[in-house]
Amino acid sequence: YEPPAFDSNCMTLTQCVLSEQKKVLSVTESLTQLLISIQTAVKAVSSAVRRAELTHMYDMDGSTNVQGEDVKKLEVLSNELFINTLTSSFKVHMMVSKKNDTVIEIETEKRGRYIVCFNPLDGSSNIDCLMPIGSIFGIFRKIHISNETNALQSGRHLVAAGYALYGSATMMVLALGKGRGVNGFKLDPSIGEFMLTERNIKIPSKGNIYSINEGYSHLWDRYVREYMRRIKDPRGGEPYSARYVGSMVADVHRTLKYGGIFMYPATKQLPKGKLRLLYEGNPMAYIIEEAGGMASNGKIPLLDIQPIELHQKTPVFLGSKDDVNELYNTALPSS
Ligand code: AHM
Repeated sequence: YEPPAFDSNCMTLTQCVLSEQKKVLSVTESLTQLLISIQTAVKAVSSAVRRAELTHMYDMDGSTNVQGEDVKKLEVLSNELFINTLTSSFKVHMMVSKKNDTVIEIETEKRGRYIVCFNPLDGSSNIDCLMPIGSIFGIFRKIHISNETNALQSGRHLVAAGYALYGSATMMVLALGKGRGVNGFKLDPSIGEFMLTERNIKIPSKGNIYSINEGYSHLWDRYVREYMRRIKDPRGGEPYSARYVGSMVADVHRTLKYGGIFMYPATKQLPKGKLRLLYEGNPMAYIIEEAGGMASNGKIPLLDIQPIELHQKTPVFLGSKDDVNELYNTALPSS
């Protein structure tokens, strides 16, 4: 095996953000520094994820989180890494984390102008079996209204969003402002840098994969059942394939790359679905729209929802334009 020659003309995530800063007014020096801090937090979480078994981090820590789920040590550590790294950037005004009940205020002398909403470790049920997990984040500018209201901005106001996937490799996917597209960066562990490996990612306009937890089909709305029936019916052409990891980051990343549709609909038990708008639905919707796809709650684009509470849930349907439109068309007659 002849290893490929080292590419000395490659671009790191940091260089990419710096070059955007030169080109786009909305990418300020502060935003660049904040993104570099998020990158550091992701590297630290990635390292913790890869070493977890050796350091006994798979255990529960004995507490429950805001949603009443068991919290694993790795989740606690990831949350601390995000909070501490972002606080020391001096660029953050306030944070919202999936793992914290209330907003995370920053002491006055360390405050900056950005609001960061994040899920530091998504896919907790996959940690123990070494399936892919991830981190998700969205960044807003402070809007001069005190406290919580700052974080309750609709997704249209995001200035950047991204996710990290801790899979067979660690990858960061970043959307840096409206119309600036989506880029993917793989972590090269030998130099500890995220390298630009996928430039201007576009989601196929139609796919042939659906991603949903089908175990809940008896609890779905009628239009979701009808849509699922249609895409699996061989009389309509080649039926869609099923793929479901159960980690939003992994399922959305595959949808972004291969096309198709990812769904977490409302169920009878969870009338607003399970996924959270601020740090799950919105950042993913921002990325998918930037890549040419669609993201909706079944009625309106996720990015148009005006949040009213921090940990608000929303049904999520996202993916290729034609696929999400077909779901809309199935929903229309009954709505
Ligand atoms: P988590 O808080 O346990 O990480 O839950 C979030 C995850 C998402 O990543 C994923 O899309 C969803 O929960 C899967 O839920 P389910 O197991 O109900 O299919």
